[in-house]
Amino acid sequence: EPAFPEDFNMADWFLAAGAPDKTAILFEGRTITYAEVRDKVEHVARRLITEGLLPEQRVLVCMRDCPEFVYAWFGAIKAGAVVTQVNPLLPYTDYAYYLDYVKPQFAFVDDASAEAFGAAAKRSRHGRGVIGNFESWLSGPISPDAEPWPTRRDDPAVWLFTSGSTGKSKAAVHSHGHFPFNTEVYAKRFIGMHPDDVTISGARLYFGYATGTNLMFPFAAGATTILFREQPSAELLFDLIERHRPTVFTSVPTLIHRMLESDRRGDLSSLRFMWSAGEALPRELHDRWDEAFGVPIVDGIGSAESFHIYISNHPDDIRPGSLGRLVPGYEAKLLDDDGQQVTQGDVGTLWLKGASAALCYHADYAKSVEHLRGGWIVSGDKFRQDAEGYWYYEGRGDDLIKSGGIYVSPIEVENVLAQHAAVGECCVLGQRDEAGLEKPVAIVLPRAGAEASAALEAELIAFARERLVHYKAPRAVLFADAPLPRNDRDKLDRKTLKIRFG
Ligand code: 3SK
Repeated sequence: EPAFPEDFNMADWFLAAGAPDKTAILFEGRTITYAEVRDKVEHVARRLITEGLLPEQRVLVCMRDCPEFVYAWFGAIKAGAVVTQVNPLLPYTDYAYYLDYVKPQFAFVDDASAEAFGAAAKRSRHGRGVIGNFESWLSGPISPDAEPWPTRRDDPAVWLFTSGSTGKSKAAVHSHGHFPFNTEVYAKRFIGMHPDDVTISGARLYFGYATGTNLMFPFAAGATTILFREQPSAELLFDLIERHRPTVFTSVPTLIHRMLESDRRGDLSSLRFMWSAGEALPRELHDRWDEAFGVPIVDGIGSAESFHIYISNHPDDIRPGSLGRLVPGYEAKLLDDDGQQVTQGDVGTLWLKGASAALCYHADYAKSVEHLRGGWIVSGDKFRQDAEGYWYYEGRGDDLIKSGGIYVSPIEVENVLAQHAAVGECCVLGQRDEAGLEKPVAIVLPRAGAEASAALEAELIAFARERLVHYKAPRAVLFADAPLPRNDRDKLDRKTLKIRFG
């Protein structure tokens, strides 16, 4: 297992790998070297200290993907602060919540978030240190004795917000040692990222998934990251990949779907693989992508609690439909409701252990006690493992449907329905029938050109019955007339769908 010294700052570790003249960031036609990034990060740290930052005070980063995000994020960590990043495109009420919960001493915002964040900051007791104009702030004075605060490996460094579908997500608290641990065992040893890699991401940097794959991982490998501020349309991604020829692309299932549905096609031959995470990748989407582009999809699962991916496919070992293998360095077990290890092949609740497990959820004792148990993360996610050691995601415990007394994984049923040509998007959830018994029903958004009708409903039910044991097939199909709701990390918002249709 990798070990890190007790006196340790993760910003130093991540910034050490790149050669001084090597391009660290490509942004809007500019190349920024590792030497320049290190210089800017040091400068941010000293400016924060000059402005009065004390050890472990919080710094909020609320910016789109750009070099200033990188300087602010690493700079605050280097200074000895605890940093957290949030979506820069949220409404006022979300920022009011984050300000109240995080109580930041300083907040970096950009043009996109300035108005909504500014309005929330004005009404908050914690909204005094807003930095809106990064360049002009950075050019301010630096006190000659402004030394970054010393930090230790086990000191808190970063909060990663869980992906709540309302604004009430909680922060998983991580120390300086957690990020290098996962980066070392996953990105470097398991995936094999190297200095020649060039990364690009559709997922935005505020999402811990992309903070890893498009910032920490390339930096730790001494590689290059491509950043862009715009929202990632399929067309923009095709353009950027063709123009800059990255080797690694971070994606999520909705984005993969959007790229497949787009009229635009692009040359993706520079990619050695594409990551998919954030939510389950339907087998059908995997196969369509494979046929259209042939770029290997490395599907994996991570979480805010584990910092990053802990079960993953590998570019040279892909098992479609599966999440791949446990990343060496992590320990995992599947337990039943009585706390007993399930028989191999059966579904159980995952218990995960590793040196990147969150310390706690900030200001949520009950949630911390329930989900973080003596070094084990118990998120409630259900998995099974096949005889060859490949892992399969079966959904969250509270999303499982008990039909005819037997648990049904909504993901298994969704994967089947997704194979039907008329299905654009779908979600399967439990609904009580006339007898009060829970049965699976499907919410389907028909694909362009397909009509929602009783005939299509009957066809989809028959389609599922041909491919699944009878109690798993939906007993009804409800048609949606708009894309299914998703949270700001593009994950299906099952809670809202349950309220609307369950
Ligand atoms: O899916 C997630 O929520 C996630 C969060 C942090 C890092 C990586 C992933 C996939």
